[in-house]
Formats: sequence, C-alpha cells, structure tokens
Amino acid sequence: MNKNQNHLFLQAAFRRPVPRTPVWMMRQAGRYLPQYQAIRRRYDFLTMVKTPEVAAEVTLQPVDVLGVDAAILFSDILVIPEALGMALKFVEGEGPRFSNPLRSARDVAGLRLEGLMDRLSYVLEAIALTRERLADRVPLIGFSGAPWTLAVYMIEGGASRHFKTVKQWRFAQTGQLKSLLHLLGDAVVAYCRAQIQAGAQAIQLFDSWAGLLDEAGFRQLVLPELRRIVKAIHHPGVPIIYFPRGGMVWLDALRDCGVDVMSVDWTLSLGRARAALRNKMAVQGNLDPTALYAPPPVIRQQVRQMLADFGQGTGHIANLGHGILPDVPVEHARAFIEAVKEESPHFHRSEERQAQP
Ligand code: 1CP
Repeated sequence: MNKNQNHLFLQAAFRRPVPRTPVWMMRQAGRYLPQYQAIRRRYDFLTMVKTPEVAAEVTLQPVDVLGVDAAILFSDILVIPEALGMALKFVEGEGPRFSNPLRSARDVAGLRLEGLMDRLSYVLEAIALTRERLADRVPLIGFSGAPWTLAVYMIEGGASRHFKTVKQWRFAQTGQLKSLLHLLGDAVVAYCRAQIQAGAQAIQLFDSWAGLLDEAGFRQLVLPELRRIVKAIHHPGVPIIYFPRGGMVWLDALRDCGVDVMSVDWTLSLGRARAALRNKMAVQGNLDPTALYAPPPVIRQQVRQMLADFGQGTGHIANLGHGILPDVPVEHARAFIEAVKEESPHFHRSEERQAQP
C-alpha cells in the first residue's frame, strides 16, 4: 500500500499537497454499523468505552468496513466529567445523564482534578492498542470535549430543551462558570497531552454546544480557554481540530485561535468558511448529516457541490457537518466516502495543472 496515501489526512490538515481529499465521519464508530450493534448487544456503552480491547475493535470497524482515511478513538466526551467525580449513566434511548449535576460553587470545588489521568488510563490503553492494530494504515484521532460543551452537560445533567440552568450560570453566575471552565481547561490539557503521548496522531476538540452562546459569551468564555488549551497541547506533527457547532458566525474571531483545522458545520458553505478564516488553516466538513438519508446519486451530487464550494487547493478534510445519525443505511455512508474518493481527484488534478509553469 502506498505509504503517502495512508497519511492523506495529516497532509491535508497541514495543507500540504494531496492527490485527493481525505475523508472520515464524525461518530463513524457507532450504531449505524451492524458490526457495532453486534458488539453493543453484549455490553453497555460505558463498558465498551472502558474495555480497551472492545474500544480498539470498534474504532477499527469504519476503517475496515468503509475505508475512511482516519480512525477516531471510540470513547465519549463525558469521560472527563466522570473522572472528575460525577456519576454518569447512559440511559437507553435517552442519552447521557449525570445524577448529580453541578448546582453551586461548592459542587465545582468538589471536582477532583488530582489523579485525573489515573482514572482515565483506560483511554490511553485503548489508544496504544488501537495504534498497534491499525499498523499505520490510517492515522488515529484522539479527542476531547471543549470546556464549554462539557460544562453544559455537567450543569444541565444531560441533554436539555432550553438550557436554562447553564444560561443562568452564564448571565448570573459568570465567576462560578469561569472557574469551572478554567478547571475543565486544565483537565482537557492533561487529557489531550496524555493522548498524544499514548499515540494519538491528531486531536479534535468537540464544542458541540458552542452555538448556545451569545457573541460576548463566546468571546469571554470560550476563546480564552481555547487559546490556552491549544498552546499547551501543541505538539509538532499533531494537528489540532476545533469543532464549534453552531458557531460559524464567529469564524472571523477564530482565525487566530491557533488550531490547524476548523471543523465547519453544514450551515456555511466551505468557500465562505475559508474566506472568513482568511485561508489561515485547513477546513473540515461539512455535508449536512441528514443528506445521507437521500439516495446515493443525490449524496454524490451533494459531495460534488461540497468539493466545488471548497474550490481549488489543498487543506480540505471531507466530513459531515456533525455526527452521522444512527439510522443512516451503511450503503449511504459508503456512498459518501466513495464519492469523495472518486470525485475529489479532479479538483486536485486541476491544481497540479495550475502549478505548472
Ligand atoms: O447507545 C450507544 O451505542 C451509544 C451512542 C454513543 C456513541 C456511539 C454515545 C452516547 N457516544 C458515542 C461515541 C462517541 N461520542 C464518539 C466516538 C468516536 C466517533 O465515532 O466519532 C465521539 C467522538 C463522541 C463525542 C460526543 N459525545 C459528543 C461530541 C460530538 C457530537 O456528536 O456532538 C457529544 C455531544 C457526546 C455526548 C453523547 N454521548 C452519547 C450521546 C447519545 C451523546 C449526545 C447526547 C445529546 O444529544 O446531547
């Protein structure tokens, strides 16, 4: 196998020339895969996450079944709050729940940062085992929730309709929220550094609830922690990806946040995202995940549009604009991956033509 091809994802993340656009999908290790469901029937979700053998196996499934250009560790963003001392449960058909959501400054003070990585050692073991099994076929992405998104779950206790409690903190208990975000920043730094040490070849920071904030809140509460984290976890050759879902209106403010790749949701075309970022970093994304319910010919046409929206040049990692949905047919996921692989070389060939004198 061509070694250079294997690292398309890393090349594109650093905006080096690539023969085609690399592609993977957020939440690619998950319920839409029958191979995942078969294992999931035997274990509950947290047991899977905490058993390195199982986590490694599930991480490899989309690489084997779909031929994606990167693997992402099978885990969850909520393992940090759990390791800080919060009781986490995944309720069938409902999602994650904390039985003791944060309610006061005292609750924040009770979170245990000390010894955090001892309690998360299963993640590092899973990374080492996955790297071994991957044998360098494709790079392995490690990840963490960003502080704001972690705080949303820790304060709300789970998914929420109006996010009243966390908004209450944002407007009426800002100091308390800031100290929580700072503590989470420290946790994210320790966690990401350890993942890189263990073998993660890229880090994605998921800020899935960025879009709940107002602009002043985003600037005051999210950006400073993001900059601090990015500086602290920087490691040569390991790109950092940031995914602020719903935060596309703030891309201009994110231009100088220091990440290598901005993960773009489906609301903004890649061309406009690139312009807002002044071409300072690579972009990842951004097909609407619900487009995968459409028949494969429509998926292919949408992929062509996405590639055309990005335009000429390197620095695009194809992905969805958010995670793949659990009831998408596997054949449609495959159609997405194959369409990127087959359609994108045309864009890269014209780039070569342009480069010739
Ligand atoms: O029932 C099951 O089998 C569990 C479903 C599931 C899965 C497969 C959950 C529960 N988490 C995961 C894996 C997961 N979560 C990965 C694995 C790697 C991959 O394939 O991408 C990753 C990266 C995550 C990250 C994650 N968890 C995010 C950020 C990304 C996003 O989608 O916004 C968030 C918000 C979570 C919380 C979470 N965990 C699980 C669910 C159903 C949720 C969302 C809850 C909600 O709707 O608020």
